[in-house]
Amino acid sequence: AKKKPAKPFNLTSTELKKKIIHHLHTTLGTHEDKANDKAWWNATCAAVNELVFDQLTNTQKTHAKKDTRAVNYLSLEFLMGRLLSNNLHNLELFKEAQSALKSLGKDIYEVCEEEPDMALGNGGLGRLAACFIDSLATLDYPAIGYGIHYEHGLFRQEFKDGHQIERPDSWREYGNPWEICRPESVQEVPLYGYVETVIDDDGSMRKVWHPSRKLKGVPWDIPIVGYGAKLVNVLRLWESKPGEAFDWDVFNAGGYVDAQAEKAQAETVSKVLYPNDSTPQGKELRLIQQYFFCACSVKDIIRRFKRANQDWSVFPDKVAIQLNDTHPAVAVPELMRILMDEEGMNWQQAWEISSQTFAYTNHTLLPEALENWPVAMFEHVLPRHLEIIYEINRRFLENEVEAKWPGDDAMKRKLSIIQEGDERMVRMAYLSVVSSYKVNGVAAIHTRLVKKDLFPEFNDLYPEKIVNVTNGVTPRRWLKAANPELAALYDDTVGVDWPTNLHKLKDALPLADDAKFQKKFMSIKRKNKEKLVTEIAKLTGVEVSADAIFDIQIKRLHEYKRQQLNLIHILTLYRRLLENPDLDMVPRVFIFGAKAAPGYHMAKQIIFALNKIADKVNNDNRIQDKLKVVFMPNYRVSLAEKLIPAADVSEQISTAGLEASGTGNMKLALNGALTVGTLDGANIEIAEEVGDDNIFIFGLDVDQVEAVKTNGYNPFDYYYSNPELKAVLDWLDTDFFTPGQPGALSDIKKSLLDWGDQYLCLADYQSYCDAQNEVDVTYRDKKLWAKKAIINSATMGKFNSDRSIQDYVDTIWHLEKCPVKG
Ligand code: 26Q
Repeated sequence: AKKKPAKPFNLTSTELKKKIIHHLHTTLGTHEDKANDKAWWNATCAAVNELVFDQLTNTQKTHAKKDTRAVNYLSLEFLMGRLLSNNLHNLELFKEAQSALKSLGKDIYEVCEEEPDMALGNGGLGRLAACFIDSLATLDYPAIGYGIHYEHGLFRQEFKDGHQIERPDSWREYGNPWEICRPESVQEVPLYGYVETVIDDDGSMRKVWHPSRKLKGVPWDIPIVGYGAKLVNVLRLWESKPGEAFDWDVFNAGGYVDAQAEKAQAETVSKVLYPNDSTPQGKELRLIQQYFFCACSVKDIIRRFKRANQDWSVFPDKVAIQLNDTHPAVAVPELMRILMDEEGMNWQQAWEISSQTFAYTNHTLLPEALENWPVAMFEHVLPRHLEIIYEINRRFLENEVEAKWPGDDAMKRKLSIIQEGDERMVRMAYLSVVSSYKVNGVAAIHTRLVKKDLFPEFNDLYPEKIVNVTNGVTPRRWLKAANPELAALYDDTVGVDWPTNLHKLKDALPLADDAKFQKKFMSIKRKNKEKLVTEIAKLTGVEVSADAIFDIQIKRLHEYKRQQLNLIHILTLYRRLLENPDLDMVPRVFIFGAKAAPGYHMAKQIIFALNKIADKVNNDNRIQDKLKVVFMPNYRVSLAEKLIPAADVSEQISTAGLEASGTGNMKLALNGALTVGTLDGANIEIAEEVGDDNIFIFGLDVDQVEAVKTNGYNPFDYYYSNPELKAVLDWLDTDFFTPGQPGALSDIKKSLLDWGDQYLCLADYQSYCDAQNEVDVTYRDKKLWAKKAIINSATMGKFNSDRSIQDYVDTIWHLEKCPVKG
């Protein structure tokens, strides 16, 4: 094994211990004798911050001095999870902290458990943003993440009688040690009002927006420590407050209560994250959230630009703005507005700059997930921005579309940023494509479909614009921190530089067949499973055995992700076991983690059904513990970190063509799970890396899905021709799982039959059962399974988010590294 490079901080555990105690006394105002774990956690964070804040200042000085090009990553979501363990790993001080705390009688893992998750995101898109800012810092690229300082992150999930209930999440109720408030950088945000057209003396025309309300954006900075801690970037999150123009006169004139109400309204803007990840609701508050943080961020970007530059024409050389989906697309008309209305540019000058600045990442093909805002609402909230969007659209249609398809009005209607109809809508995806210099999909197949099905005409118009950047995950959090024993095994086997060069794991491939290595690898998996057994008992009361196959599906609950396909397969096994309790099958524990959007009826039904089935199956002593079903409540980043290292099987079973990429698939394979999956999203690229023998692919592929749909799909064909399938679906109509409540699970059957089975579960059912049977057969051969697990883990090099970031840099951002001296 290679020698470790010098550590960023040469701190011994004794020195770290001193710092922790120092902060326990002076920052926390408590004492070793009475400090609880929360206080120890806070003190440890404070000790870490001593190092981090210093390096943050260094970084900001260096970046300001060099004025290098930077990327500004605009995202409504950053799903950070916990930061202490991650920061310690990136500072390479985890071991030191562990022994420091140990000598104080504290277990570092228990101390880390005190940290609430920073759940400022829904799922994949938000977690991707978090992995990306980790990689940007690790690779020495200047970058800022911009987002919203939500008071409440994604709701906390509880179950009551098997039903999901949502409880508020309060991640910073008692303060948060990682964030720094920057009152010196507040920004003002105008809203509502009207637009005046002013004709100047020279006959030229100007637009003046007279907003009727003003908010204030207060920035909170979270330092982002790269691995090796050379560079510390920031995540800047905006909190909304009443604007300075807040009516103190009303306040003084006795309008105290009204003034308080106005204040509360302003603070509502950053109050809560929308929990919807696939069917956006066109709520005015959401539009205001989007504009609020884009306006603050664009102003902040311009302020920094102006500090170092006089000449606007170099703006696109200094600034890249990445739109994480269309959610921050209103930043485009906002930049145009500032350049024209405030900086006095004409349209051409402003457009030249703006259209060379923005790039847009698409994360979905689901038509119902595309963001469209009612024109009337847009006009009410942002009258000037609507005008600008109209003008972007007019020029696009009259110049570009007309040149390519002369006289083709149908084409103009089709490509218009404004969708005509009863209620006219602003199509945010079209606005983003027209306004960006690059558009990217997030996996090879997804990008292919973005070009072919989602934006085919745009792809004809701009043949170079749409590119692929396959997603990735940070191996620091998802292997080094989450699976320390496997990380240590890799340290010993392939050398210690795999966290930054994940392809290094391939050096372990020759050992995939080696009995000794297999034993080490699988005994780590075993230990991780045993830890999870304890956690499952603690959180759900269900007792499971680590001898069983741990089969895990963890992701947001959505019909296209097909948790219901997993469900009907579980019922199939259960039925077989009831018919033959001596059935020869490897015991299996099916583990779920998923939140449903609060208004998504079917998703909530599926959770309810799985909980009810779990109740029945887990308490049925006829089946000799061969089958267990566990639904872990409140799935989130910190729970993922416990589940993923313990997985044998990774469920990635979306209808082909609908999961843009997936990133859990990468994390699970990296930790040695075998994938049962469709040829969808990044599964396809995972299959290419691990080889067809080491993955269980089933079901229709994208072309077959398309063919089935065009030929007219009828789920009843499958229902009537497959007796086992018919039996399990009919089971859902009885009160077997919901005693006294017949029909409580009928909606699931209906959705799979009467309502047309939109996601082709029945078409893929038999193939899925066959793949699951393969899993059972393969697992019996311990050596064969170990070999496949090792190959899965060791071939995940491509899915390092560092590689994704380097792809963005090479094809979209063109940044230069800007290393910082310690
Ligand atoms: C939009 C408007 C209003 C309210 C909510 C939203 C909203 C919020 C979140 C819409 C979508 C999302 C999240 C989408 C998401 O997570 N997509 C996933 O992105 C991952 C990273 O690229 C992919 O791996 C997944 O395949 C994709 O589903």
